[in-house]
Amino acid sequence: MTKKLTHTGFSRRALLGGTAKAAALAGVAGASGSAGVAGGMLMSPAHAQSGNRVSVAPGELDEYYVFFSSGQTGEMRIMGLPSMRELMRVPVFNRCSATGWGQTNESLKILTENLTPETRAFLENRGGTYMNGDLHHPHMSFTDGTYDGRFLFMNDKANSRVARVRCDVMKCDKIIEIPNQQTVHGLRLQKYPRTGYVFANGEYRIPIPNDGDILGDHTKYQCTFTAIDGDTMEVAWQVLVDGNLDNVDADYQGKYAVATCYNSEEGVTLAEMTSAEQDWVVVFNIERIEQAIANGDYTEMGGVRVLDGTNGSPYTRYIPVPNSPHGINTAPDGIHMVANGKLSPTVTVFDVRRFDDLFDDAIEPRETVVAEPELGLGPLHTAFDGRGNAYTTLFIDSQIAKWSIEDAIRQFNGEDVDPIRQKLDVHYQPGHNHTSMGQTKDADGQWLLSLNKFSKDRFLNVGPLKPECDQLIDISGDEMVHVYDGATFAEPHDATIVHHSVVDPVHIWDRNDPTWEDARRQAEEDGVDLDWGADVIRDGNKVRVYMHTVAPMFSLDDFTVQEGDEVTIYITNQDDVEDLHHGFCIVNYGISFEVAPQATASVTFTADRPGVYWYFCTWFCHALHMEMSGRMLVEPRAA
Ligand code: K7E
Ligand code: CUA
Repeated sequence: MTKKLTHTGFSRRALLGGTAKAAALAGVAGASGSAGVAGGMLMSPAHAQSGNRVSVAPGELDEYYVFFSSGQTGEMRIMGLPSMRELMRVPVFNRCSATGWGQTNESLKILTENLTPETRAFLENRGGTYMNGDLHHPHMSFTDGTYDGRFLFMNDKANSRVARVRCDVMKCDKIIEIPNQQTVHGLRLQKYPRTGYVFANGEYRIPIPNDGDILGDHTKYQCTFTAIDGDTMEVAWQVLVDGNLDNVDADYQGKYAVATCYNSEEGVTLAEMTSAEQDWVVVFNIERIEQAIANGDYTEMGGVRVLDGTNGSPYTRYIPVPNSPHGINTAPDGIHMVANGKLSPTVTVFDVRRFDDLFDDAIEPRETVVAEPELGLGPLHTAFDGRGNAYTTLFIDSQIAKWSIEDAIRQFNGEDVDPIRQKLDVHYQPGHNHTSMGQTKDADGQWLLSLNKFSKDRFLNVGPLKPECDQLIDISGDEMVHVYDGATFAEPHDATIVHHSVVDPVHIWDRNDPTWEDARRQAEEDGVDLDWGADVIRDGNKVRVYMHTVAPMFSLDDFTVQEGDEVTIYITNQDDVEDLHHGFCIVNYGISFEVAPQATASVTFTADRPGVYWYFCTWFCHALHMEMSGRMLVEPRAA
């Protein structure tokens, strides 16, 4: 009934050889086997040249990774650019049926270990973790102003969390809840000298602490700006601000972070929030904040060191801009930052070099503004090509405006020049847009992605709920040329386009990976071999089942537990062949998860249904994949 697979009549090598042959027969041999031509490519003569740039032939690889948010779906997605093929989904704030994210012990640890005590208590009888999330802003870690391929960081607007994804395995390894704020909306990273800080905006004003003492009296609400240490994933400090915080970006000098505020009115209704003619951006002085923290000039709130950065404090400066700005984007020239007007048809351009004088009170806040071109209706976000041009999404006009930063400055200084180079229709209502490597000093001016909120007539009708429409635009020439429409499910707000040379994930897990360190410790305590387990350990009413897999077999054909036992099953995938995943599903027990090559994954549940329950492998791994199964026998409790 139990067997150590290498010690049976099968040799491991023979099994793997069989696997390769069977896989080839079944047509599942290589990762590239399913590569297809890019659909939706435009082939009109005017676009032919750009259109050809989108074509990635079968078996060929894309030049860029795109790390995509998925909004209220809660996961991160990886796309290839220019083909726009979806390559992978990485579960983060969501519950994933395929991978078992939100069910395996390894994922539950990440999802629950850094919740606030209040949230932990709240979730105790709700499965211990949130089942939803709203992932807006995925950004790659920086070293010296450009991507370094270590981590991706992202926010959860729905449940006020920040997550980190390891780029070596493309799995989430840390999630923290941010105390003293409701939502994390804007999230950007320190670009220099490295990440460093992850800046995370609280969008809504709330009472702190939010324990019911203050309710309706919104004059007592507060708003916080958070810096997280990207290495330890702990909150480094928070700063209280006036108004609220929408989006944020950092400079290329490591001195300032700048956030937009659309609710300087501190209102709680739409009418109140939009009543003033002006709102502001708030500039945070990193060095002064660090100094104050080091000097102990902080208040401790919810276990976090908090500074008062309201107007007049040494840590912040408030620069008025037209009503309700949204995105804030630093240009790759390292000098300019652009706040996008949203309710104003303008964008406001700051010269970051003037922030030094601003903090020395040598100039007035508005003297940091060097341009304020009028671009069209509903400017939300701006991207850059590294050649001095900026590309701003116009939500209401459904257009991208391409404009010259230099000409906008000349116009602001009274010269009669039009900074606008071109306007391109997009379909429809764009939010974020992105250029290849455009959020780094290495912006390469090849591609622009417009993430459009409405798709209406662009695709075959799929019912009342429509996909979003993400459009690819070739910006390598003088004119923007629209080359591709891609439908995506709810709701990619944001994306980060990274040249493939920066990212180098592994093909199989390292057996020493810390992800399953708890399993390793438990196996040691139980005196079993986690790598080659075929053991059932009883410990009171707790049962621990250790299995390994070598295609197409589990090391246990069956195991027996008693009704009411708390069962933990550890599965180690001993195949060390690229792309040879297994999965483990127990029928009618609601259990299912993936086990990639050389990984261990585990699940804990109560065996509260007596009877025979088959378990099977969920990932097509071998010609005998269907036979890769076994039985859990649950003995009824003695009456
Ligand atoms: Cu503009 Cu949440 Cu980045 Cu959406 S935010 S668009
Ligand atoms: Cu193992 Cu399918």
